[in-house]
Amino acid sequence: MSATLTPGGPGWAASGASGGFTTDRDWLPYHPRPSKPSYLPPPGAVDAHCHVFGPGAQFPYAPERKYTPCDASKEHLWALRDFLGLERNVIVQATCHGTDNRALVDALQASGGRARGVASVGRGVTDSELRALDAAGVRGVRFNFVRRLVDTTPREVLEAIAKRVAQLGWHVVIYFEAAELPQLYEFFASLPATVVVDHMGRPDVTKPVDGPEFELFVRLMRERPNVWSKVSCPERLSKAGPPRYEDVVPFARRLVETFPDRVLWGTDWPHPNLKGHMPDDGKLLDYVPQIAPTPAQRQKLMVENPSRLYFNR
Ligand code: 0GY
Repeated sequence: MSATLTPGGPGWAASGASGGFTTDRDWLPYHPRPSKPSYLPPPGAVDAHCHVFGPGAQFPYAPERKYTPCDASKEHLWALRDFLGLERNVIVQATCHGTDNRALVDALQASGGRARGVASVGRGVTDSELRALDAAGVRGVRFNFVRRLVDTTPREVLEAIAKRVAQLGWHVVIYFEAAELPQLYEFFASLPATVVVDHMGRPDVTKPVDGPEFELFVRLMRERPNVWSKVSCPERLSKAGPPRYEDVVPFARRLVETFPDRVLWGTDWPHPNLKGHMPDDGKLLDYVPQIAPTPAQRQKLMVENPSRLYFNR
């Protein structure tokens, strides 16, 4: 891969899955020419939710995956990071790799200390495997409750994993849809570690920001000071659409204003499973000042909070 890889330049465009895998027919490739954001993030800014996919020829996709993506390599991720004015990444294990964290570990080890990871592990993971993940820069484990993405894992398995990783100082990242929160609430509230929620628990943004559905999520964060939220993914939640995603702004802004020390932001590049439109990653950066209007809020969101959670060792 060329050292001068640049978003929009030669070698950037998504080219499908390699290694004998076939990208899903309706898969939208990541943006071919992201724009330069107008918003310049502060020094040390972190993209706290992004993925690497394969490449499939080197890191095969999991047999149990629910989708086959285009390849999205670590070199592409670093190029996007630099282009957007970000300095560091938190790479989240995507379901297309199942509990095989090799692509994630490879990226972390190649990052020169500029990336940390969130892994997926199964019930059979050994202590030495967990220690090796920790040494590579993994700081959390992901529990996914989105049915279109994963088969259900029994609660007792998740509880046992949560207890084990808490001893390493890791946190638990949870991904679920808002409609599921009532039945998952007690389980989430009982987790013995810091808990980070992906994409604000995927609220239905056609409902009021102070209505019962989002209020339950705010209650979880209020009652449980160990719960954090990513205020990411307006492109997944919005009905209004790009470039401003104005219908998602009140939800994210409420969390940033109410819990300024427990919010994280990320691009979600390369944006798995989007239907309709593929966001311009530069415009996703320009969304940040809408949800975090003051420099102090942005400093916490983009630098201080992710540094505390991911880059403290
Ligand atoms: C996301 C969202 C999605 C997919 C995954 O691991 C994954 O496959 O997280 C989704 O389809 O909503 O956070 O990237």
